[in-house]
Amino acid sequence: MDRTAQLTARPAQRAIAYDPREPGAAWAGAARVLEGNWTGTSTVPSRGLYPHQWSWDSAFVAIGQRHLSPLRAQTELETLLAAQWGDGRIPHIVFNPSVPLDAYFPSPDFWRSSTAGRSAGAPGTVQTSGIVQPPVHALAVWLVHRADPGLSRARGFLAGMYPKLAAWHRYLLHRRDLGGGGLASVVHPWEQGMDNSPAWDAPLARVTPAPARSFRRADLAHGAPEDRPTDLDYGRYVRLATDYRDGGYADGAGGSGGSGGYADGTAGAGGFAVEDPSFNALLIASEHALARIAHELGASGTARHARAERLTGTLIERLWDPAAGMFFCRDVRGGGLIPERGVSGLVPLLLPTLPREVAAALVATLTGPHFGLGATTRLVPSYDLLGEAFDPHRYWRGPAWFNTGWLVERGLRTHGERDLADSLRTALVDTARSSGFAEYVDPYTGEACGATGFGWTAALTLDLLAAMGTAEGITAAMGGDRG
Ligand code: 9WN
Repeated sequence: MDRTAQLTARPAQRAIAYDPREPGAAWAGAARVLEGNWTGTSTVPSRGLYPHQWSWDSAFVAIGQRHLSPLRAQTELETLLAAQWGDGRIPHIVFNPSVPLDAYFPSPDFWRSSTAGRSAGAPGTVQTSGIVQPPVHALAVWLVHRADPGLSRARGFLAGMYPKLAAWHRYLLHRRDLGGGGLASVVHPWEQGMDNSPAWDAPLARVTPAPARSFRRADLAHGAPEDRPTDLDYGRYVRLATDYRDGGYADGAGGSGGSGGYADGTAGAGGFAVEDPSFNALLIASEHALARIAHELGASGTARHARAERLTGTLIERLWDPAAGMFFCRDVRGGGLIPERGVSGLVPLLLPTLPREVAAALVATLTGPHFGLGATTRLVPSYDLLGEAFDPHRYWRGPAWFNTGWLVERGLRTHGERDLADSLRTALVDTARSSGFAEYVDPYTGEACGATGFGWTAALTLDLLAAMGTAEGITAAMGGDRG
């Protein structure tokens, strides 16, 4: 049997039917995870593996937390944005000073934000990383506001967030347009959030890894090595981050770019600069949300909506591959599209003004042999089921994640694919509960990988359940809002 036949012959993931007579079980379990991960001002993704505040995790957590406590959801986002840098960047990690340095690598003494990031405007009061993560924040702020507009107005939530979000989008669209075509580039795989995607293999191959003895990984104490990135990958992540730091976290002209820098001065973090479809689609979705926030605050959102629509066109021009029926990443340094099929290339389905034929092609790709939704899988794999690099357990090289599943579910609903969206939603809720709210799962079997009790898995389960219309009764049963 050839590889295609072998994979497509696998049975669909066993259905663990969501039991509507027991809606409280998933809800209560998810609420317990968020309670356990709450620090008083924000939520950790995982108590063991990720004991600080992460940027896009917090945005997803707030989207779910708004159904339990709009106050906590607002606080989560306010805590994150309080660590914003003067140049507008929102750092990917905000460190908790009471957590020991060796609990997570790279730790604050690696990033040295308040010294190395001084000229980029890093805050002096809190330690952060110097790279960013996907801009889900304006979307989260808008959804959190909508959960309790009265509380939001009373606290001046939108008025406080708006200028910070505007500065964040400005940073990405101006300082990070490294390809010069209007899209934002990521300068490190951790910035895109799907750290170990096979899409990074080619651009990363140009990066000289830092020697393994020069750093000590903390992740292997919490996760199986075969589920995590390799030491060689880590060596390259460390090299890129070190070079970016040593160049003062400067982007574009004027940055030294460290040892991987470029003569034209547009170095960023050395040799890695990629335009990613998911990162940019989230920026566009957030720009639409920022337009709504502006309107709510009494200003006009028209220019922002128009910009979001223009950016949707740019995304198609630069990253759409009609033959593959999906979006690809663009390697800004190496030139050209990277022909690897990752879930990132399906996330733009989220965009409301996507041309009908592009949305239809994305749905066909999602349900076809490369992603198998509804045929060989009930969840969305992170990478091509037929790809050479596919591995159902290895970090971002095949397993299904709940945040990307949630984004694809939103996209299916946006484009009228109700039946597919309903069954994906049921599968996400079933698997979240049966896996102990795992960080990620085998896309075929739903087997848990990585950490359990994972923040965004729990939060987005709440959001999906709320949309199923079960939230009200459950919240009352749980004793109401425990803000
Ligand atoms: C590096 C926290 C983060 C997520 C990322 C995920 C993983 C970190 C790591 O965990 O990345 O940022 O140490 O592997 O890939 O998406 O935000 O949950």
